[in-house]
Amino acid sequence: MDHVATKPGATTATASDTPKTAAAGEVNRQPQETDGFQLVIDALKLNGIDTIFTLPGIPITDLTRRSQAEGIRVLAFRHEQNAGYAASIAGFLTQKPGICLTVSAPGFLNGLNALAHATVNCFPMILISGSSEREIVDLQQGDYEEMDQLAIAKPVAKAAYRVLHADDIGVGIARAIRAAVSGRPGGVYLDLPAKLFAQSIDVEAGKRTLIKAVDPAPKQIPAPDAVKRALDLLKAAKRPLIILGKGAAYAQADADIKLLVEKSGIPYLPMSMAKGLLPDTHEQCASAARSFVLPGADVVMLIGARLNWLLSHGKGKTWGAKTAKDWGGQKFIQVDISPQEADSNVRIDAPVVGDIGSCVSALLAGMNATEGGSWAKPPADWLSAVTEKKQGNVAKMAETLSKNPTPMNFHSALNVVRDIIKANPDAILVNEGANALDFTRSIVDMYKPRKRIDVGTWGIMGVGMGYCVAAAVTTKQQVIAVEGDSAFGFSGMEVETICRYNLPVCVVILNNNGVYKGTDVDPTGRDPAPTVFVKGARYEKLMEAFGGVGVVAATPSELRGAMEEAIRSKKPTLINAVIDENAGTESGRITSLNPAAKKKP
Ligand SMILES: Cc1ncc(C[n+]2csc(CCOP(=O)(O)OP(=O)(O)O)c2C)c(N)n1
Ligand SMILES: [Mg+2]
Repeated sequence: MDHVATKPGATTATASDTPKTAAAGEVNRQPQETDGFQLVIDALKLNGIDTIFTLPGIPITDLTRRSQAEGIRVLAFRHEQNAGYAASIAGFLTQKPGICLTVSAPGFLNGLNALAHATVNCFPMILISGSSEREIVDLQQGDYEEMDQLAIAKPVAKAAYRVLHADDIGVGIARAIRAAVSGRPGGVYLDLPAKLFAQSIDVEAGKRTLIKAVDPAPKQIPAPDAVKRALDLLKAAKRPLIILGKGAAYAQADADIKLLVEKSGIPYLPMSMAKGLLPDTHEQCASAARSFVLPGADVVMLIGARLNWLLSHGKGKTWGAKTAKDWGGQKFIQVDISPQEADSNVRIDAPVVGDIGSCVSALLAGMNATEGGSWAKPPADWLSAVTEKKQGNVAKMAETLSKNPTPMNFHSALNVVRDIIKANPDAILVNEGANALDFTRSIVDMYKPRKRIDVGTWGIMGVGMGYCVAAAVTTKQQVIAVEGDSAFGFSGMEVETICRYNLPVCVVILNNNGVYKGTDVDPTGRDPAPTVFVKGARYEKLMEAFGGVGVVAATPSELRGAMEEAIRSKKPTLINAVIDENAGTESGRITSLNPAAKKKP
């Protein structure tokens, strides 16, 4: 095989750079040859990849064009970070790796945040970046966009590979796919040097190098004794609790998860992106009694949820312990695909390792076999205590939601969103911000699985518009994004992308003029405070600039009308919901993590 190549887009090509397909005297052979571009496309298509999130440039411009010509949906963004977040959430929603394709060094770095996000959140994603000439990069001779991308990607990726020869493209793509979706999913980096794309290779030989990954995410069946240990613990519990994480939502084992929860009769808490696995209005849902059930439970079964900071590491006051370091004394069952997850923070008494679908069905089978299938519900005093606490909190929330202050606050605006989601349970809700996130999570009920997508494990800002594009394209459903005004700013330019592809996305900005609040002032009087923005900013005009619909909503009824119209028309819409700039709190619900200066300026 001949690895003659050129750098696509290069302005100076020498004879030795010319691709073989164009060489004199080779005309007859042309139809029998393929190239690196084509093999990448063929390998992706062979593995069922139908969408690419990208931003073109050297050396991948032709790859984006030719992918589109070959029927792959190619969605071009205004910034790679947003293409990356789109790819990451497409992975979560579809169980297929989301593909983000970028140019070298700066484009690659812009995509890297999303790659890390995918790895941390266990979303299958592949960041494919073009890169500069290896020989020059490795000698640091100063190539165009020179960077050792593979080395830089490694620490934030689940796996990272580089393909140097066209006849290795098949292996490279198959390995990347397998690494992204198997076991605990994650972000994978695939480095494709510019030279690779123009390498020519015989068509038939090329075909033989392609690999369709067989069973890339194999089931992992839990050990029977692990299942029995877990059920024995659960059966003996006096105050059991189930916690559903986004791993449970990812698994697409919705019917069995619902069966397990209902058969057990155990109160459950959904983590943010597990909301809707069972409707939030389910009688066993204990979200409204979270601060009662966490310290109160004696046995907790985690299903696809990690005991990370979002669950206070399984210890401390949240769990009823005296100090932040103490354990609350709960016993834990942890159902997780990763055998390394158990004991990461506190002792796991019954780890059940396997894919969530297989584990849940094994647990169900075990419950059916126990006591002739009549699994005893938890003690009535625990259930009634949870219900009582829940009802009290729900009533308090209803009272707050019914108020109609001027200007609007988070509650009165989100009361509208809550109704709209109830009436449109198939809509995907994208959510980011601080107060805009926390209030939405607690106020807006979800009714179906994988309908809520948000900032994830890191509480990352910037996912918003990328998520909107991916959700609209992969699910074909209406998308509603509830965005803090700061959060929106990270990806705001993608409203052009939303308009360009004419996607059914309704963005609601809860605009309180700043990060957390809009009221801070610079004590010296020189500049605006670091947390505040232009007061009364007209974000809706951004959507209008690209042909979408922009609306200012100063009251709940204006917000309701605008949202209903957006859903009816399916037009890209941005609603600037004007919120009281005093309404938020510092860091939303996680004020305690903010190391506040002892002496405020
Ligand atoms: C990438 C990134 N940068 C910064 C932050 C810190 N941060 C957390 S929430 C937030 C914005 C909160 O303001 P806004 O979105 O307007 O929500 P509000 O609380 O005002 O409703 C910021 C900047 C972050 N989480 N992620
Ligand atoms: Mg704000």
